[in-house]
Amino acid sequence: MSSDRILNPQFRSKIMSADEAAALVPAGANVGVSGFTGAGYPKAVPVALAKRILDARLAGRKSKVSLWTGASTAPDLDSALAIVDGVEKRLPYQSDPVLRNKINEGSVEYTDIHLSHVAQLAAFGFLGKLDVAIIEVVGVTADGKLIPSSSVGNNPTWLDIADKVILEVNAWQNAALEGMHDIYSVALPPARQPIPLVKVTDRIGGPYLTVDPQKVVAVVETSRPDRNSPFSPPDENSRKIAGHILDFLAHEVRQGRLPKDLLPLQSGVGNIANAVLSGLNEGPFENLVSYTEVLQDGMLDMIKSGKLLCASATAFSLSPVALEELNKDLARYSRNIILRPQEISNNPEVIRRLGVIAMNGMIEADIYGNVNSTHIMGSRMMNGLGGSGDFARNAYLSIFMSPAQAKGGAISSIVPMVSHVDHTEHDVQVLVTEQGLADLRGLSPKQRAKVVIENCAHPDFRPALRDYCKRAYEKSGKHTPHLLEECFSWHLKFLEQGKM
Ligand code: 0RQ
Repeated sequence: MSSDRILNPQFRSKIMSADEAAALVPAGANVGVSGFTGAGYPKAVPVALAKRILDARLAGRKSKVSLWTGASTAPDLDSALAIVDGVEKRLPYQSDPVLRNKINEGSVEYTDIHLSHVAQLAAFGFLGKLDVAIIEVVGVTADGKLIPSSSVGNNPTWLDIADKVILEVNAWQNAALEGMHDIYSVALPPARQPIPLVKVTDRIGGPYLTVDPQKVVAVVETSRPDRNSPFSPPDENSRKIAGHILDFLAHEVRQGRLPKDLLPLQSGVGNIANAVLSGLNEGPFENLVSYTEVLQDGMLDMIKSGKLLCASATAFSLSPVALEELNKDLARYSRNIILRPQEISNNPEVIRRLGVIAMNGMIEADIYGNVNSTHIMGSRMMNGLGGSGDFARNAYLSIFMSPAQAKGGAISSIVPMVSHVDHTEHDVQVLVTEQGLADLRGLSPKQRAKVVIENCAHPDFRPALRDYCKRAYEKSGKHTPHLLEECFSWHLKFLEQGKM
């Protein structure tokens, strides 16, 4: 293994195996790990820890840890620990199927938090004490600075507040990542100052993470790839949703409500988001910038084509093909990419100042514009709200998108009342399905219900939604008419009969 990535002798003297490092994590510990959307997570110590937890269980000892991350990670972290029942509590965003099942069967406590809030909550101790941080880095410089890897996430906070630090130095990560990051720490109130970021291209911090070397108890060398999931090509619905959004943005430009080069773009994860980016890449807008959380394939294509001048994010979320492309030419791309801590990439102050256009996926919306991003039928967790709330609440334009139906037409994504609320009607400005787009800005609840039903609901469900509105208006308060005895009947019907 090449320890030429670890230039500082003090750090070099701590090199050990993943098994030895995992033994330094006490049972019951709160463990802060690097990792965001499958990028930059530790790849060896969590697997070794899972094995220790399993061995302990087989020997009759119960052993679990609580996991604090940046966002979702990968099977060799979340699945590995969940499968051995090694996770007591998990926060914030996750998307791992094994972990999700454990959360939904009640054996893992899960705390879903706005991604921009996590660092502050942790620093003030609301989450408990952080016992150990396990952080992947690209290397350690001669003077003991850490070169961040393919995500930044909450790493500056974990390194700062953890009692002990374990570093994974991953030789697979491209050495040319050095210099791409902009690490800036936000002071806690009452000492907090304005964040001096006024343009997406601004660099306000430095390229390295820092850690007190006394706290570093282990350095583990790895050479394993990030989890990179392929994107499926956009299906017809995604292309239609993208088309509606592009038409809408062009309309806003014509109305003088957006500049020709738009405003900084934020795009959520998933195939619809990627289809919107492909549409933008083929569309008329030039000189775009993005202020977003994750940099996915579509954005890389836009940088390549020259449409996107700069992308600011906290992590990569690339398909294997896009990753290969990035790695081939990382030095060139690094002129156009800045990776920041998630406290900055998702910062409400900065998002509001820049006037971001936020585009995120949703599970369902109701006729008044409340959005559920996280829960299936009101009580089963999907992934978590991630950064959607950070952006939706503070963006200049907040767009939520979904196909109008799910599960082959058994479910309407537009319902009388959402079964869980992540984004209230006050934070949701535009809803889009393949059926069309509803611009809710400035409308009263009854006006919103009309455009949501007529523009976004699937035609199969429109008559029932219209009928609900009519009867609710006759029977209940006239401002936001509802039939409380009936508003969840669509979800109940699906649970009982398999169709809304
Ligand atoms: O179920 O997995 O069993 O097939 O939900 O749905 O259509 O694949 O949608 O991948 O775009 O995800 C909201 C989850 C959408 C995502 C969500 C079922 C559907 C399918 C997934 P299956 P799709 P997508 C920045 C922004 C929160 C975080 C966020 C998300 C599964 O966008 O996690 O925005 N958002 N972060 O069948 C029941 C409905 C349903 C439904 C869909 N109405 N009822 N099931 N499904 N609609 C990024 C980060 O924060 C990191």
